[in-house]
Amino acid sequence: MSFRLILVAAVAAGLAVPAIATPAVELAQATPAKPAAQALKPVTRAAVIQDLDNAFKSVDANHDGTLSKDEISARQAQGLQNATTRDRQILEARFDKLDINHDGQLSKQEFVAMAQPRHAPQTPEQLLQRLDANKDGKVSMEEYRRLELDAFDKADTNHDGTISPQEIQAARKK
Ligand SMILES: [Ca+2]
Ligand SMILES: [Ca+2]
Ligand SMILES: [Ca+2]
Repeated sequence: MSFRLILVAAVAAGLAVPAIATPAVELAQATPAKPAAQALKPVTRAAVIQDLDNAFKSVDANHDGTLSKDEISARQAQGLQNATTRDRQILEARFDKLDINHDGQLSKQEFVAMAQPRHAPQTPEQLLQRLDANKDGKVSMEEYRRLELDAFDKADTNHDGTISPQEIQAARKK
C-alpha cells in the first residue's frame, strides 16, 4: 500500500518512478520522462485523475474509450524503446568522460553494447488482466483509474481530496 502511494505521489509530482509499478503507472511511465521536481508537494485527487486520464488517452490509440491488449502492447514497446535510448545516451556520456586519453582500449561500440534492450516486467496480457476488473478484455477509463485512486484514497487520511506532504510521509512510514 505505502509503496503504491509513493508511486502515486511520485508520478503526480513528476518524479522518476521505480521500474516496478502499478499497471497504470507502468503505462504512464512509457511516456517521455518529465523533468524531476524537487520538494514534495500536496497532490490533489483531481490532479491524479487528470494524469491518469491523460495517460489513458495517450495509450488509447484508436480513441474508442477502452484499452485493448494491442494498444497496451504498443505502448509498452514504445516505452521500452525510449528507456533503451536513454540508457544508451547515459552510457555514451559516461564513456566520453572516462575515455580521457582516447587510447581505444574499450571501443565506444563495445561499451554502449552493454546497454541491453529492456524487457517489460509484465506481459501485455498480465497488465490487461490486472486492470480489467470486469474481464471484458478491454480496459475502460474507470478501470484504469481504479488502482491508483484506491491507493490515493487510503493515503488521504483526512479525506480532503489532497495528499499533503505530511500524508505522503506518513504513508511512506507505513
Ligand atoms: Ca482503444
Ligand atoms: Ca474491462
Ligand atoms: Ca488529505
